[in-house]
Amino acid sequence: MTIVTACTMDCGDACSLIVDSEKKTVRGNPNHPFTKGFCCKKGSRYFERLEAEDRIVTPLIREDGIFREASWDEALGLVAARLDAARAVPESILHIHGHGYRGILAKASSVFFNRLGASAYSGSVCDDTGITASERDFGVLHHNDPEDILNADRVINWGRDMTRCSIHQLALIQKARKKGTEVLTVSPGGDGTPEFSDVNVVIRPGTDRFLAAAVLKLYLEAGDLNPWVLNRTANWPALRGLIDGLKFTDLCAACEVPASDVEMLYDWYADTGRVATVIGWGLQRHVFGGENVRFINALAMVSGNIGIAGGGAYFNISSGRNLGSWDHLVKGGKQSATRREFWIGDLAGELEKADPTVDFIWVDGHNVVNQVPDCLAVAQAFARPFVVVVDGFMNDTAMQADVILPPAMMFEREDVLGSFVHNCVNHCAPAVSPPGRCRPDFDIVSDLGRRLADPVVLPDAETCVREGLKKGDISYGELVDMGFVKVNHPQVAFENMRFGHPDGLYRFPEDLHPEPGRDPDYPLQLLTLVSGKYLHTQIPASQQRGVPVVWVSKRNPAWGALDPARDAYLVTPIGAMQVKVETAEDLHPRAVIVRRGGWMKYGHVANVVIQPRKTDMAGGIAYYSQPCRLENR
Ligand SMILES: Nc1nc2c(c(=O)[nH]1)N[C@H]1C(S)=C(S)[C@@H](COP(=O)(O)OP(=O)(O)OC[C@H]3O[C@@H](n4cnc5c(=O)[nH]c(N)nc54)[C@H](O)[C@@H]3O)O[C@H]1N2
Ligand SMILES: Nc1nc2c(c(=O)[nH]1)N[C@H]1C(S)=C(S)[C@@H](COP(=O)(O)OP(=O)(O)OC[C@H]3O[C@@H](n4cnc5c(=O)[nH]c(N)nc54)[C@H](O)[C@@H]3O)O[C@H]1N2
Ligand SMILES: [Mo]
Repeated sequence: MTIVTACTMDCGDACSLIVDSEKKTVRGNPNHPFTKGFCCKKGSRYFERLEAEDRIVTPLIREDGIFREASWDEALGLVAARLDAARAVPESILHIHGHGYRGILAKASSVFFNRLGASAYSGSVCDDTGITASERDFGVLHHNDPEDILNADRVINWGRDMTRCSIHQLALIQKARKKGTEVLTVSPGGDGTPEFSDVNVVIRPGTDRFLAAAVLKLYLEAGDLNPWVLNRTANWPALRGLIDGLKFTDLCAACEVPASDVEMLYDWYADTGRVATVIGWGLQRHVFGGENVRFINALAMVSGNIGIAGGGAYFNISSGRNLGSWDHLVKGGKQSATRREFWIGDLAGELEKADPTVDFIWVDGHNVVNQVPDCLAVAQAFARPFVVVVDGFMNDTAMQADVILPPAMMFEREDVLGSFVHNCVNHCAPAVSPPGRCRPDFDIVSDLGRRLADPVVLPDAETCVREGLKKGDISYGELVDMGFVKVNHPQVAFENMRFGHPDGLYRFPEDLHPEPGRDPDYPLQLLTLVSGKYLHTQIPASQQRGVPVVWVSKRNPAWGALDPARDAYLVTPIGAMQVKVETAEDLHPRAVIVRRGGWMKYGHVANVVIQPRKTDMAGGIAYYSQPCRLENR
């Protein structure tokens, strides 16, 4: 039997999928306007993950350091007893929920722990720096419909590696190119972008704001400014004054881009025709990541490409824009307005300082012990509290648990979710039964809530889904029948230059911060980029054998200095990990690339050597500003 369902993994493509529940095959839904009948290998091979030999299919309780199987009754009874005790000091409970599974029902644990007044985390492992930057500029988060890129004459892609992160955006770009659209990518190189770009400009990682400012300088020098556009902005004189006071050669030097490439980029923006600007997630994972995004948006704006078809600046939309909440339907506990928060980028440091101490941690949908900086210290910080992990695999986070609860995963349970790239809401219908004792996360939380001495009672799942659909005025029946509903939003964002700020005007950045100088002891920069084959750490053990590979340019000073006959190490101020060094063409000479997602227990995770470092906005993590060196040991 074939069933229309959807992918709930943390990816903007958010595919609608057709699953054959007997043959266990998965393909893209041909009727879905963004999926268009194809999907990536992570989706098409998901049954390998569901049926993996090492999947956890029964609750586990740690006893004398060893996990033993347990019934739900025993496991949830134990968790409820520990929660009842911890509720005397609600802040002693910490809830960590990632985006490992997305949807209306996926919110259950967040709703539940909010009702308990538990501590939560602040900041973001992913995209909040760029979101905040975009909101400061435009007033709201919005961009043109993804299909509108087909109307662009030129696309300027600031560091989005679509060959890895989004095969559907890649397909759109390739279609646009076939009909003559040209693509220029700015990135530190060594990535998949040459596959879909006519021109690649190599930049020093973390410094896009200087390149955008240098192009703005050329606009000023040419006097090539559109008064209608500038009239729709609140603070042009401030940006103009800032750029006037800067030297073109200093800006080129700061981003290490030759003046000739800056002039070419100016031509790409300034020539007649419509230019779409794409902003990747990588360039906001730097200490001035927010400012990088703001200067790129400013350039898109000054060049007159905002508010028009074929133009626009694409960072994100909100995946929740069409979905509402259902937390007001819960009975018991108290909805908390303020909660104690720990910055996610320095979880170990924050837990160590915590007063009152954290005694109970619940993690679901997040391999947090692997994915945040200084993760070895995080593993150690998880040793003392009582830790509950809801996950199907014995990853670095589950290894630290006292109780592991096995969830039903994608294709095994219902949910409804939006995308941070397109405007469809998809229905993820259950296509197969969960194995062993696995249960949907929603049911786990619901069951736990009822077991508490002072219960917290969730409504049934369908009530929550129907409530969540009210905001977008989506019919549940239509959604279930079709598998998706496209919600109407303007094809072109900010038409007539009306922005989301109360005065309707655009805001330019008013500061340009210098990039921190290079540390002579750690002169290289570590970029932990997405892997094309896997979603983050959802990688089978068989793919993590041997020593992890890092890539450098042949022009990297470390390449010539390393003795290939000896072991190589990636070293930062907090540690070292053994690596195998290979070369990548056209990579910036000071960058070191490692593909992220490997596990600590296999010696494959670079987060053991990455230091906690904040971006300039929204408490994002500046993973890519990590100084490092390579040496033989
Ligand atoms: N296959 C696969 N797809 C995924 C994911 C996955 O794990 N696997 N994860 C999903 C998620 S949650 C996310 S957030 C996205 C991430 O998607 P991407 O943004 O593509 O990925 P990143 O690894 O964050 O950033 C990589 C790109 O940024 C460039 N870059 C790095 N620093 C800079 C800089 O300072 N300036 C410029 N101009 N470019 C820079 C790199 O060269 C690289 O091309 O992918 C989503 N899709
Ligand atoms: N060094 C470095 N680290 C990074 C980044 C970086 O650039 N550099 N980027 C970051 C980014 S962009 C992101 S988005 C984060 C991602 O960080 P995570 O969200 O931790 O990523 P995953 O490894 O996909 O972990 C998701 C977990 O959810 C589990 N899961 C899947 N389905 C379900 C389900 O239905 N229920 C439950 N309960 N669990 C489920 C999976 O088994 C998996 O263990 O990592 C960040 N980490
Ligand atoms: Mo992400």
